Amino acid sequence: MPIGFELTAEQKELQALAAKFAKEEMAPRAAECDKKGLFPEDIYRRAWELGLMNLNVATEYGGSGLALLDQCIIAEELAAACGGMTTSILANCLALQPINLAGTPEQKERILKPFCADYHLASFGLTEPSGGSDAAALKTRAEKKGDHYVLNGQKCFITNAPQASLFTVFATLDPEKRDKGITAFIVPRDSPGLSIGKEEDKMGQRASSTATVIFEDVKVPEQNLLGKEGEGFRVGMMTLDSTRTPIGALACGIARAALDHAAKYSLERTSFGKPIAQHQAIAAKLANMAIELEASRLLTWRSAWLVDHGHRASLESSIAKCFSSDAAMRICDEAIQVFGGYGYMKDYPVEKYLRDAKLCQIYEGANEIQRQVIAREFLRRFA
Ligand code: COS
Repeated sequence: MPIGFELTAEQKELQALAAKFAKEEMAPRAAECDKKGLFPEDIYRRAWELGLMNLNVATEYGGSGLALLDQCIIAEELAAACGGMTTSILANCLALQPINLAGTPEQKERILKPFCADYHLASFGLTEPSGGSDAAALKTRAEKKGDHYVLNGQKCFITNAPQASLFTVFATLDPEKRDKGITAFIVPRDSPGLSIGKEEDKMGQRASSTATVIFEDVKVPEQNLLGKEGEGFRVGMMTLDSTRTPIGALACGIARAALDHAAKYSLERTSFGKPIAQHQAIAAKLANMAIELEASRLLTWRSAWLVDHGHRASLESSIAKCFSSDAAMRICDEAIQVFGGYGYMKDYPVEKYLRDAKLCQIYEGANEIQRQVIAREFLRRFA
C-alpha cells in the first residue's frame, strides 16, 4: 500500500466535527475549568453524544469503531481547545482497550454494550502509590476464592475515577511471579468495598479528575476475569502500545494551540518599530516550534498507521509519545517567551498550555520509561 498523507473524506469529516466541538463547546470553558478545577460533565456527555468518546470500541458494541489514526486526528483537535478535557474524553479508550484486547464476546456484549449505549466513564487502574514505572511490581492482591476473586489494594492517579462507573484493574495473584502473576479484571464502580479516595489538586489538566481508588475485599466474579490468570501484564502493555500514540496527538494539539497563539501575537505586537515576528530571534523561535510540531505529528501518525496495519508498534508508540510530549514542553515554553511578561500571566492562555503539556511527559508511562522501551526495542535488532 502506498504511503499517503491525504486524509480521506471520512477523516476530514471527523476532523471537522472534532474541531467544531472543540472550538464552540470546549474552548469557551477551558480557562474557567482550569482556574476552578471544574470537571465539565456536560461537555463529556456531549462528546459521547457526538461519538467522540468510545472511539476504539467496535460499532457492534456501540462504540465509534475508529482506527488509531482517526483517534489521533480527533485527539489533536480536541487538545487544541483543552488538554485536560481531552484526557478525560480519551480515558475511556484507555480503560476499555483491555476489554477490546482480552475480553470474550460474552464480556463485550454484557459490559461494553450497555456501557456505550449511554454516557458513562471508565478508568484504567494500573498505577499504585508505591510506583507506576515498574508495573510488574504492583502490589494490589487478587485471591481466588471459589467462583470469584477478592481484590485488596490501592490505585493512584486514576483519571476520571470519581465519576467512573467501570474500572479495568490490574492485580497480582502472586507478587513473587512479577509480570506472570498479574491478572486483569473488570470491576463495576458499585462493587462493595470499592471506594474513591483523595482527589488530586493538579498543576495542569485541571478539567480532568484524578483520584485514588481503594479496594477492600472487593469480590469480582470469575466472569469478570479479563483473559487468563497471569496474562494481565501483557494485556496492560499491549493496551499502552496503542494508547500512547494518541497521547502524542494530544501533545500535538496543545503545542499547536501554543504555536498559533504565539504566531498571531508576534504579528500584532510591535517593538523597535515593527512586528516582533520580523525580528530574527522571534522568527527563529516560531520556525523551531513549527519544525518540532510537524515532526511530532508525523511520528504520531506513522505509529498509528503501523498499529492500524496490524504491526506491533511498541517502539514507535513510545517514540511518538516521548518526542511529541517533550516537543510540546519546548514549544509551550517558547510560546511564553514570545509573549514575554504577558505569557507568564493568566490573562493569556499560553501558561496553561505549558502546565497541561507537562502531564504528557508523565502519564501513560513517564518519558524515562519510554526511552527504556525505545532502547530495548532498538537494541533487540543487534542482539
Ligand atoms: N506487548 C506484548 N508483550 C509485552 C509488551 C508489549 N508491549 N511489553 C512487555 N511484554 C511482555 C514481554 O515480552 C515479557 O514476556 P515474556 O517474559 O513472556 O517474554 C513480559 O511482558 C515482561 O516484559 P518485560 O520483561 O519487558 O517487563 P519489565 O518488568 O522489564 O517492564 C516496562 C517493562 C518498563 C516496559 C513496563 O513496566 C512499563 O511499561 N512500565 C510503565 C507502565 C506505565 O506506562 N504506566 C502508566 C499507566 S497508565 S497512566
